[in-house]
Amino acid sequence: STAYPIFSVTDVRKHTTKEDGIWVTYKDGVYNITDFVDGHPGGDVIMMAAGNAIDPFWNLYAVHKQPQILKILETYRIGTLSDADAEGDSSETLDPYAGDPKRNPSFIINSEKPYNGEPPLPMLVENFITPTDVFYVRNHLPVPQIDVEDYTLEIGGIGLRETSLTLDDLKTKFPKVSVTAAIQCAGNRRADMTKVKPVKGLNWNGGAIGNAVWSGAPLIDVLKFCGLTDLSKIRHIQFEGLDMDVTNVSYGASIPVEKLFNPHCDVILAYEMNGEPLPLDHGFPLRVIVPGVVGARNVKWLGRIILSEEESSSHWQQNDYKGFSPSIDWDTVDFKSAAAIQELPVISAICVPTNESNVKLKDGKLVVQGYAWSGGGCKILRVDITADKGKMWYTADIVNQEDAAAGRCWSWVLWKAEIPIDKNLKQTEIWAKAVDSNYNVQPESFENIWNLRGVLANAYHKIKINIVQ
Ligand code: MTE
Ligand code: MO
Repeated sequence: STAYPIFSVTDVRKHTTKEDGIWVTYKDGVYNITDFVDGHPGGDVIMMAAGNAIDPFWNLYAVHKQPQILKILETYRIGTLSDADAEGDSSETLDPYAGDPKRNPSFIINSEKPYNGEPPLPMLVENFITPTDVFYVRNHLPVPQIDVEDYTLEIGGIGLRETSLTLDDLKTKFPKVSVTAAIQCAGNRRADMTKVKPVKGLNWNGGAIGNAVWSGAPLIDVLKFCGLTDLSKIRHIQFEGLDMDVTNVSYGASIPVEKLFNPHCDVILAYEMNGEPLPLDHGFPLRVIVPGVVGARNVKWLGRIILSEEESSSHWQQNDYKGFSPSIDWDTVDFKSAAAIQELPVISAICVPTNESNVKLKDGKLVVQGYAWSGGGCKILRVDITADKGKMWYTADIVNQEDAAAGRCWSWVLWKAEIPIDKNLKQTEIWAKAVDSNYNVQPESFENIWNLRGVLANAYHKIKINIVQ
């Protein structure tokens, strides 16, 4: 690298626009990435590093640390950072993920840093209440290290007295209620949608859903404690997490205020999951649980609640987690034109057997097991299974279902079917579809619901199996 001209940090800082050239540093290398920025797969965020070191960003989005990407970067090299400036860089030792907890070693890892992992499908349907260490983890950022002694929840916004509550306040000043609710990521089953055409997103297989018992304080009680009387001007409830990116922007989302008007919506500030304090990965010490609403709005590591006329201004509310027509691509997409996903559509998945597996019949029958769920508290009425592409549909037995009215069914159902299979078949497809209490049913294929972010992937679940004697 001695062949390169030497630059100082001050030189690099001057190059932050296309006109002056966009320069960045990585370790002791100086790079002119002007021609690369428009093609950056991650979009505009790359401009946050303009004139600066990309090391902290790459530590945060560790997917970059791969030989292919380093190779691409090397093609933009123009210089070497002066010794004095390079020495000051301690980024090598600063792994923002060093404090992340241990995870279930049997998880399928979709991304290591930030951690995103899901259980294999057969493990998922072993229990109606998903054990905490089998519950998928979807983190956008490093897990924040929060000391309960210092922790407060800040609450404010329209019509409220600015209030700070400790965890102890939340446990002692309000009733403790429990809600059993499934939480599902907007990208669950994205891996199937990707087979139609690639999308941008983590390749969730079908395990980005879990059903747990959440306990904590009713949100409405907490807001009344902070002086809430008049809801007429409030339209959205915003939540901010304590997990932050390198520019100190925290994860955030919001829900419409109607979720609060209706006490049957069961929105709680949860400090327990399955009877234990919330684990680090699931939001310790506090998260909001909004039953029936997409995972992304169930903000973990909750630091602040704001009542507002506006939705959360966060990236995840405004420019992500929205659905589009299959004909919209990254060149034509206008995120302002679409509504933020809230309640999710009806979905199901076959978890046993797994796709492409070898199965033995039992008295000429195949045992099929899975889950079904619908957003907004809709009840699952029926799950239909076919082994011959819809000539004959069998109704699965619902093995577990909560005893709740349609509109307040927050849990998933687990189902099981034993379907006759022609013994001469060596291979077949099994399809599943669920029907909810609005008589909404899953779409048949992914072709016509494909969208560039790969969200709302709720088409029939279709698997292929090999029948062995
Ligand atoms: N809250 C914060 N603060 N940070 C996050 O990255 N991820 C969201 C949501 N809440 C997230 C968050 C998304 S997209 C999902 S799907 C759920 O948390 C995942 O919850 P889990 O990890 O407990 O399964
Ligand atoms: Mo998610």
